[in-house]
Amino acid sequence: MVIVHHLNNSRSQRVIWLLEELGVPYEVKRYERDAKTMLAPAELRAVHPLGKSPVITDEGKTIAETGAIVEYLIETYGHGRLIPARGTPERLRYTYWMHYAEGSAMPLLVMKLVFGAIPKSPQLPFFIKPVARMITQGVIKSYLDPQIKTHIAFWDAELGAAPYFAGHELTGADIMMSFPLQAASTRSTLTPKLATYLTSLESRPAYQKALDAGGPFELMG
Ligand SMILES: N[C@@H](CCC(=O)N[C@@H](CS)C(=O)NCC(=O)O)C(=O)O
Repeated sequence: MVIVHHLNNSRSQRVIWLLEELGVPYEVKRYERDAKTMLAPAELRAVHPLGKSPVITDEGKTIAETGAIVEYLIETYGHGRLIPARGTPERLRYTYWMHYAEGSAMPLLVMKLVFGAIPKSPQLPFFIKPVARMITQGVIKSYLDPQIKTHIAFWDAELGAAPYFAGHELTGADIMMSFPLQAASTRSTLTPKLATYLTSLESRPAYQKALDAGGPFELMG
């Protein structure tokens, strides 16, 4: 039985969604973020040394990293579903977006979240806060916002030719890309096309069932 080690309001929501799309039985073990630091509880480190979510365990295996988990689940339980055929242009796009989501898109979006939070930190002496704000806002305005805007325009252009990131059908690549889109919608502005695409993903019955299983899902902006 697949066990999903699920942290509230996190990337692991995608894994539950994928399992629902595949119709694979699973169990959710929930972990709650620390209310102040928003970090995962230490008990998650007993499952995997980095203590991040998602992690799954299945048949004696422990697998971390969303992309690795998505690939594993699709290869093991997909029987050809949610992955384009080998050797096709769609398969290459699938591989690209599968890696791009956590490799290129998420670091920028996480950096914006972290830089935005630094000046609000209660640990920071009050007289340092204006300086911290000036520096972090400088990085956000001069580097992160323009980068994120470029990436959003890229997503918009790439979705032009087909309704999904790897072609005409939903694949694991869309499940991976859903999280950067959700994070971008709270930290920037999606184009109307991307917003419609995201709504269509979130309206899928499997996505809705995953919300019931994983609990409320609200990302920090
Ligand atoms: N690239 C990793 C990122 C894992 C990650 O940072 N997960 C976040 C949840 S969205 C986490 O566990 N945060 C809590 C913490 O860092 O303690 C993946 O996709 O699995």
